Amino acid sequence: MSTRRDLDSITPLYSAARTQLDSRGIDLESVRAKLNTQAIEVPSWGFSRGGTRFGRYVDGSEARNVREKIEDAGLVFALTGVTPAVSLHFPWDGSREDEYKRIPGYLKEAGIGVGAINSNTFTPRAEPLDHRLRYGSLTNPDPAVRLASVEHNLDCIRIMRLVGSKTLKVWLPDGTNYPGELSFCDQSDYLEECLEEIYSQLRDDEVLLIEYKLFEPAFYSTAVADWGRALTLAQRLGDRAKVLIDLGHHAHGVNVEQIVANLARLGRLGGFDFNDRKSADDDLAVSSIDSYQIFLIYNALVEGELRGHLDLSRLSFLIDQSSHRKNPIEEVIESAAALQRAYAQALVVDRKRLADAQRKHDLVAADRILKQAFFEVPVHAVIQMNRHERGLPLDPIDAFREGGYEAERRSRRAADRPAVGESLF
Ligand code: AFD
Ligand code: MN
Repeated sequence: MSTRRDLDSITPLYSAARTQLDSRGIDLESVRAKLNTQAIEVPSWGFSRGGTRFGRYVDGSEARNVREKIEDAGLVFALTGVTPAVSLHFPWDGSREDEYKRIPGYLKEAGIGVGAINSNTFTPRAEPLDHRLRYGSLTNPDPAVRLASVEHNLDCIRIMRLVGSKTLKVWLPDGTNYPGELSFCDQSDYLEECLEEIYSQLRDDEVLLIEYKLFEPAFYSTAVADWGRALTLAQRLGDRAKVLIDLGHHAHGVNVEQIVANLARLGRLGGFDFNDRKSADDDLAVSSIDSYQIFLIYNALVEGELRGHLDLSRLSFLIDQSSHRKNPIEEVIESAAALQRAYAQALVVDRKRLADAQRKHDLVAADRILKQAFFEVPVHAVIQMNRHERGLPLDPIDAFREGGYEAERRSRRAADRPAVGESLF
């Protein structure tokens, strides 16, 4: 896949990386081996066109149904080698038994596996999950809505087993818009009772990821608003209930890497929904706004693994983004590549010198050590050498563009609109 010219451009940078790492006693081969184990889940919903309440601008190249989303996810894996699974979302990716049953075939066709299954109690559907969802799902004062919302999650557990997933991911839109709308005591009683029922149906090799979010769609209170509430729920439910951290779900200024370290120490870190944001929960491409935070998160993960607090291979690393303006496939590739870079940067931190600087209160030395890993080691050459040796394109975006994949999809998908099973999102 790579040409002699490409390799000639990498080799000097790769040698410079080796020289720097040798001088710090960091083994380049083990860094490369770890990078080759990195596995990220891409979001099925990231391949259709995202939108806001102001509009959604479809141009005909996007995936329109679960088969096309999985096809696109398969292309990202073929081009990057780091995204072997797709996370699915119901009912966006299907709402009938016959649709669920076709998914294993689509996954096989695409050469990828399945990651977490996302339940969705925010999209209105048949009663009682119709307009009544306005007042919540698992925390709705109407027991019929709570029961149906639990049932939906139990359906997602059935889908997990049908498609080969071991992970149920629950993000709740539940909350209130006004003081007095719902007692916070009732909100928590309902929530805990419903989650206990859902958790009780999971098998010993299945996990529940509880995702928190500060606000939206509710504006006055959110049932699972922060890591503390998600943690207390997980601790109440059992060992296979963990917390999922979505980067866009915090107030500005919150130290996410500290949350990562603390949840890992407690054995309750389940994984991530990676994205980036400037304002709120913007679901922008990873590292498009703040690259340093992603590095510091991976720095906390690498330290957590070295201290025995976590096993990276057992966490769920999802991308959770929504493509409003870019080509969705390109935007997912950008995010996958950004997560590779962040992990590589965290792996080349000189931890011996960092620990020494910390013991001596040498804050400048500690900062320089992190910045050397972030700015100075040419980790992209290390990543590209791995890609070369695995027969992958050195630059997956270039490969996507040179492969004509977008034009091919646009002509094929625009031609037969409306698609069967047009996705809601
Ligand atoms: C929305 C929510 C949350 C969830 C995602 C998939 O804010 O991030 O993980 O949808 O359901 O972005
Ligand atoms: Mn999320």
